[in-house]
Amino acid sequence: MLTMGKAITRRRAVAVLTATLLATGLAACGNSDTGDKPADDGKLTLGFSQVGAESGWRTANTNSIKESATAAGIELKFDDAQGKQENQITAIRNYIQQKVDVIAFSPVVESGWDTVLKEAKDAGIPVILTDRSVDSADKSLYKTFIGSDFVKEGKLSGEWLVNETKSATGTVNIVELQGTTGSAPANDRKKGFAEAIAANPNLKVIASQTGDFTRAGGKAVMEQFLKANPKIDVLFAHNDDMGLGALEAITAAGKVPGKDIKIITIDAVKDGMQALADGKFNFIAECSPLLGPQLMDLVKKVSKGETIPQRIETEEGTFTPEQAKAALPTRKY
Ligand code: GZL
Repeated sequence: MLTMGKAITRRRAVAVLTATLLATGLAACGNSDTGDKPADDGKLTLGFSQVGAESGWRTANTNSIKESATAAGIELKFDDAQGKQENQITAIRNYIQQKVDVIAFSPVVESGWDTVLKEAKDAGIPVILTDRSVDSADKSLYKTFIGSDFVKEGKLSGEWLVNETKSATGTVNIVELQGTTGSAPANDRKKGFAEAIAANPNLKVIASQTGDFTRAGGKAVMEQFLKANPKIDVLFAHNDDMGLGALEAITAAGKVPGKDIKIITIDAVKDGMQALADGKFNFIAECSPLLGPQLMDLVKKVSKGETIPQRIETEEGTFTPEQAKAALPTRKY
C-alpha cells in the first residue's frame, strides 16, 4: 500500500516524466512548426510555369501535366503566368528559392530567358522546356525541349493548300491569323506555311495579324480582314481557337465557312475537330498537348543526372473532315 510520503514522491515522478515527454514532443513538433522544409519524404518536386489558359490546347496541356505528376508521385508546384513573360520569370525565381528538384516551363515567347535560366543553372536546378522553345544560344541552359515541330505543322498546312489549289486559275487570296507575337509556334508556323505555298505563285497572303491564340482575338481580327478585303478565299489560323472565333465573323458577314472561305488550322482539339467534321474547317494539322507523361519521365531522369536527348519531338498527324469524323469518338482532348 502506498504511504503518503511515497504517494507524493510517485506523483512528482509522474509529473516530471510527463513534463519531460511533453517537452520532447513539443520540441519535435516545434521543428516542423518553425517553417523548416518538411522532413524530406523522398518525393521529387517539380516547379512548372505555364503560359496561361488562352486556348483549349492549353487547358488540355495543363490537365496532362497535373494528372501525370499525380500519377508519377511527383510533387507539382504550378503557376499560371496569364500570358506574361515577367510572371514566368518570377515563378522560376521562386522555384529556385524553394530549391525544387527540377524546373519545367512553356516559354510564352522565344527571347529574354538567358538571365533567369543562368540563375537556375548556377543554383544547380535542371530546366526542361516543354511545348515552346527559347532562342538562347547557350544550349547548356536547359536539359531538353519536348514538344512539336511547328515549322512542319505550318509546312503541312501549306502543302495541303498547294495540293487543293493546283488547278485553280487566278490569285488565291489568303488571310493569316498568327499566334502570340514572338512565340515559337507563331514564328515557326508562319515560316513553314510561307515556305510551302511558295510552290504555287497564285497563292498570296494578303493580310497577316496576331489573334494571340484566342477565340476572341481570332473573331476580332477576322472581322477586320473581312471589312478590308472583299475577296478572301482562304483563312490560315495558327490554332483551332482563333479559327473558331473567325467562324463567327465569317458567318456574320454572310459567308459560308469551309466553302466560300476555306479554313486551315493547327492543334486538332475537340472543338476544332468537330468544326472540321461539320465541314466548317477544311484541314487541321495536329499539335498534341498531351506532354505530361513524357515530361514526368524526363523529370525523374534529369533528377538522377541521366543523359537525355537535347530535343524530343512528339508524333503528330493531319486531319481531313472524314478523318475527323472517324477520330472524334476516341479523341482524348
Ligand atoms: C503549341 C502551343 C500553342 C497552341 C495554341 O504547342 O504552344 O499555344 O497551338 C496554344 O492553341 O495557345
